[in-house]
Amino acid sequence: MSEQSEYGAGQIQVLEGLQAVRKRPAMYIGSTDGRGLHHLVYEVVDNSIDEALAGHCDEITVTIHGDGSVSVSDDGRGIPVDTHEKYDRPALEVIMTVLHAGGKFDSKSYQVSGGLHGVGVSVVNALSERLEVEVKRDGGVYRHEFARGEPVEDGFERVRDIDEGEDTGTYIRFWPDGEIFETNAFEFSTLANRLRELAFLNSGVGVTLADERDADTDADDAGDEETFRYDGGIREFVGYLNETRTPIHEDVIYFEDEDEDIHVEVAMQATEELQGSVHAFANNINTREGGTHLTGFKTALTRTVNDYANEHGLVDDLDANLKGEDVREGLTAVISVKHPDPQFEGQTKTKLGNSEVRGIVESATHEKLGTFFEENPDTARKVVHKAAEAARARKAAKKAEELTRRKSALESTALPGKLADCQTRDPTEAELFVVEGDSAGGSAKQGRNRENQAILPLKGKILNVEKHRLDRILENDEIRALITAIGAGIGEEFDIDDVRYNRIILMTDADVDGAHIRTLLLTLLYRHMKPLLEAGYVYAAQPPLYRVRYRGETYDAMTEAERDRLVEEKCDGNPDQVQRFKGLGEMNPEQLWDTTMDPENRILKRINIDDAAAADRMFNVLMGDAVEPRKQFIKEHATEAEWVDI
Ligand code: 0RA
Repeated sequence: MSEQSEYGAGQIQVLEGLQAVRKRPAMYIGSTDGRGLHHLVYEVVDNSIDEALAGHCDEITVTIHGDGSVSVSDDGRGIPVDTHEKYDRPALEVIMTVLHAGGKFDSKSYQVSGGLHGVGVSVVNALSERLEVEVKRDGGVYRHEFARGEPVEDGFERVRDIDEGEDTGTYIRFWPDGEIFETNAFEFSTLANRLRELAFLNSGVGVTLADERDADTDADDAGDEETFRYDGGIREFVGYLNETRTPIHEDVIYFEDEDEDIHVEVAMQATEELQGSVHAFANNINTREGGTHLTGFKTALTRTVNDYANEHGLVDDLDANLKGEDVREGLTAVISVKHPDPQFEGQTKTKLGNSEVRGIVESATHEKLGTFFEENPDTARKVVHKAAEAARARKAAKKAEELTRRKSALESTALPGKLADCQTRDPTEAELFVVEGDSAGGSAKQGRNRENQAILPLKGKILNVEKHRLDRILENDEIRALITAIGAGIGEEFDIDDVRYNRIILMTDADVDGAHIRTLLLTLLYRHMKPLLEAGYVYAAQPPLYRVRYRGETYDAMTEAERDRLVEEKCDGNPDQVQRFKGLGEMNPEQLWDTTMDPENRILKRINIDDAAAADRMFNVLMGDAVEPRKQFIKEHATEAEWVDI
């Protein structure tokens, strides 16, 4: 090993690489907010998952420590520690400091690369004020320590011999850099959702999440520990997604295939619901924008169900084939492909582009599902029956000229009468406040900045879209007004380029009814205008609950605790009058502007749908029929799912 102080050309390159990451962190991990923070964990875990996919690891443990650090350990082969020829440094150090070095060491066939993460563990190192690695391999335990990406002096050492029977493996613990990240608050539920998903997608790998933070820190889930391990893989994933739905056949349909080193797995189960949910993954990345695997699956599914239906004379009363949307109504499916060289495309790099995948998934699905139907005629009939029912409903609706009504209602350029539109026509400037109730709507109209703020008051609760087909939904005046105001259509016709406002702000009371209305609206947006949420255009306004006055100054508080703090710190414990706002409707226009609408003062909460499968399940639980799961969900998630909190 060369002297630490001698910087050769390779070493200078390394330092420049790390500097580039620290200078533009968002280029490597997307952002420096909570999302980016959690990406650090996923990045490290992805390496352990790669090790598992190569067949060398089956236990991964992620620990949130009390000091703001997170560690990830696995029982894989361990990162190589011998000297790397080109760099003349320990391989461990090269992997931790050279961008994209990880993959070059090993021709592992499925590397989680491209997509959202896959930037390499060196990026995590560069963005951590401190990082420790412990590797057990080659008969020894090796330790290496880094600060902001650079090895600390004499940081690399062989600590001891491996004990007899002791496993090989890698342990990485990192302290995210406070100079880079806006927050260091790791959320148990966010990590749990992703780790659960990884465990479903990689059957047999046990993934444990432990939270060592004290119960008296303000973290919601302090002290928790959960282990995810699913020997049934995505079969169990579908079962989990359907826990709150009523399946129409007992067993989850499952098949897998491999061709040209591309591994394809599909699991599916039809339910009585109206909402279908098909989730497609490529190399463990949730490909929300779809891609060739999803297209191949949809094409083959429609064809196979139609073939079976026609051969067995099950749809003779229908004068045309079942459509894809008929077949997918109420269907829950997970498609997972693992590809040695995935190409990710699309706006958020979550669309699988490899053209060969389409045919491979299509023929695998056609062949295996066809065989399954022949061998399980009861299930096949139920699936066909459900699709035929959807087709009949679709046709009936069409016959009743629902579709023409819907077209004219949505295509007419006339804006809804109760919309107080803003003056600007520039969507990037324009904001739409969707306001609960006419009285708050009235105050908002008077208090707003009419240059760029539009107000749409909604009367009471909108229809629960989870329980109705699109045609019924479109009969609802409140919903039609919202769709027309936004201006981009709905469902498959939705076009984000037509959106009239880039900020859609849901302004509801800070009480149970308000939360319910917000959830109803979000369900509508999630089910029928999802690109709005994906683009980050949807926000929840955060009206204050209390206003404290003292010597001519006013202070607003969102919570009781904050109110008490303001009373102590700003008013010497003796305020002139504390006011509690019962609802938005109680604020006068000026107060509403000051506290909730003025960009200088207001607090907006952007609504992220990070994990489509989790969101899907959540809306189904919250808005569906099953009562017990809903109670359970609300009990478990009341604190973290603030924007749901009903
Ligand atoms: C490079 C080469 C090999 C393994 C790894 C990296 C590796 C990296 C990480 C990161 C977290 N856990 C990990 N486990 C393994 C292959 C080593 C060999 O050929 O033995």
